[in-house]
Amino acid sequence: MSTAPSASSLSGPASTSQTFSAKEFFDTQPAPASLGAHTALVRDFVQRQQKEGRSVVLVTSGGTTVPLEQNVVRFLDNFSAGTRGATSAEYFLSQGYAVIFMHRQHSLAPYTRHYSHTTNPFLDLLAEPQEGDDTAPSSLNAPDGWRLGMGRGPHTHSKVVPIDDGAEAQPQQSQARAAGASSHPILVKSKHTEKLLPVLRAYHAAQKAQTLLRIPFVTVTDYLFLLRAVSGEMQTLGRRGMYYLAAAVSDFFVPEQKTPQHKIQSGKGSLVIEMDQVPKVLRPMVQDWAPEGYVVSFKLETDPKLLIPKARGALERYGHQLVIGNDLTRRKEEVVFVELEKEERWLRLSEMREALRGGLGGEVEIEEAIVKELCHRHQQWFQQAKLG
Ligand code: 9Z3
Repeated sequence: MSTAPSASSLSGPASTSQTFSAKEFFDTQPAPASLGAHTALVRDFVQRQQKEGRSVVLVTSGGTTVPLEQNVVRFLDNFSAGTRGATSAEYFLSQGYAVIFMHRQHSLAPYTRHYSHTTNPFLDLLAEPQEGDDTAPSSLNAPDGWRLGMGRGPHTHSKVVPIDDGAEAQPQQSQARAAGASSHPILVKSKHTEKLLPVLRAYHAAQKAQTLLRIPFVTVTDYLFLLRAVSGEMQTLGRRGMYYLAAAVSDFFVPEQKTPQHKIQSGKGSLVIEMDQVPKVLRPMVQDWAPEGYVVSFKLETDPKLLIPKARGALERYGHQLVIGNDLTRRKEEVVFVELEKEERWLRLSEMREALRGGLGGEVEIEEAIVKELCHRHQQWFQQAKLG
């Protein structure tokens, strides 16, 4: 790793910015330390899914950071919480796809997103421990499965949920196991069980079937190296591979060679940041990394007038299958599917509510419509190729 003597791109007015080709970028920027380990996990995952005849979708999700120091104290980030990616991943799994979920570390993830620490804190689901709860009560052996803890009934608390790794969510069994174990069962407040159980079941079903692989990234550089490596591993899937690029990827970055090693010091007036352009990797992705895959990119705009022309421009430039356009403030209500030589198709939640089943959390979400439509288009495209 080279060290920059000063914050040249972060302080001075002189322009030294450069446009990197994808090759120059990968030749000059540092690969993440975990790249080899993550690539090996993806390789095993893809092989297993292929043996089992499943289609695989790579879902990228969340925002990428741009560090301003090598010993990073400050970085630039963006708004994305990973809602689109995490939600879509759940729907892909429910459609029978295996999912490689490549996500910003600590952003929302499939299943656990329903219990995010800010909107629905996990500890709030659980009953307050009662006095004596640190000794397992004999009532745990009771066959009805409900008289737990301090003898409270089903009206107050619901079932016990201490579950071994990899085991299915079977509350009665868990309880029996817990009775013999030293740890005391934890109680879920009954008002939460109705919503929790479908999420927990789906989560464990995906774990048991080993159809969900989570791979984290932080910086835009990590993201690009991973995207190339994961796509490379997915090549063996041919047309069974789908690429759903929902991560909010920074367009600009500070190359490692221009990033100061230590914390930028204040006291010298304002900080001017000059950033270089991140190479557009959709072209190598379509041509070299995933030449047979079904590639779907997202286009985000804040000016609605730009959405469709920019989506069409991307399709013409990169030659992939589909762009999904979304406006920042309307992204949860409507999106537009844009394909070359086809009319665009708007999906609007207001017009589709009745046709949608709703997700694990009980809400109707636009990702259900997006994923259903995509699976349909992907399967059609796959069949067409088989026919010739
Ligand atoms: C998207 O447009 C996603 O739908 C959102 C999802 C980031 C808006 P949230 O995580 O948001 O649910 O809060 N992703 C792609 C954004 C992007 O970086 N697109 C590039 C561009 O617009 C092209 S690949 O130029």
